[in-house]
Amino acid sequence: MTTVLTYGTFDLFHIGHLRLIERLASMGDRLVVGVSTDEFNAGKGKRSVVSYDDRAAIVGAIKGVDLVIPEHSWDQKRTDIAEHGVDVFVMGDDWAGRFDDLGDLCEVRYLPRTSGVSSTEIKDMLRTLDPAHIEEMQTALGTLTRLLEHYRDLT
Ligand code: C2G
Repeated sequence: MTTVLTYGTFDLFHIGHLRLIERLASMGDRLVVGVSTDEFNAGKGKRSVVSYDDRAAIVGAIKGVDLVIPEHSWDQKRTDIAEHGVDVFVMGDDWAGRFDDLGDLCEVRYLPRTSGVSSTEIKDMLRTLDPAHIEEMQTALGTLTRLLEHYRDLT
């Protein structure tokens, strides 16, 4: 029985998160996922769009996930590894090397991220859709349209 452990925020759950979880599920018999709490994220200066309860429910419903635990702090990993009998600790390679110190307790691995998608990018894109930006874009479009009409009339 091989137990795999990972952690994440999993905000605005996307294909990158899913691809990672699918790979982790195929690496062992049991997959434990630590989902960072809203308080822990606040401490990291991050605010999730989706609440902890909903993020944990979404991750828990993914095929291959056997257990979801709350991630309250950076230093709970050693205790979690012992408590859940973890054999392999895995993160995406944006964390490469950051958790090698756990190597005395279990195997530590980093997997390639899925390129072209991230919660931060989705949030940035949503931000451009706020009313102020839409109004700005409409104004610019109006100016552009008048310019084009003006040149059309000149030709
Ligand atoms: N990920 C990925 N591909 C992406 C985006 C994310 O493979 N396009 C992986 C990340 O590498 C990470 C996991 O999905 O392993 C969760 O990513 P985040 O939700 O961004 O989690 P993070 O904020 O990195 O939290 O203690 C560690 C922290 O909880 C990690």
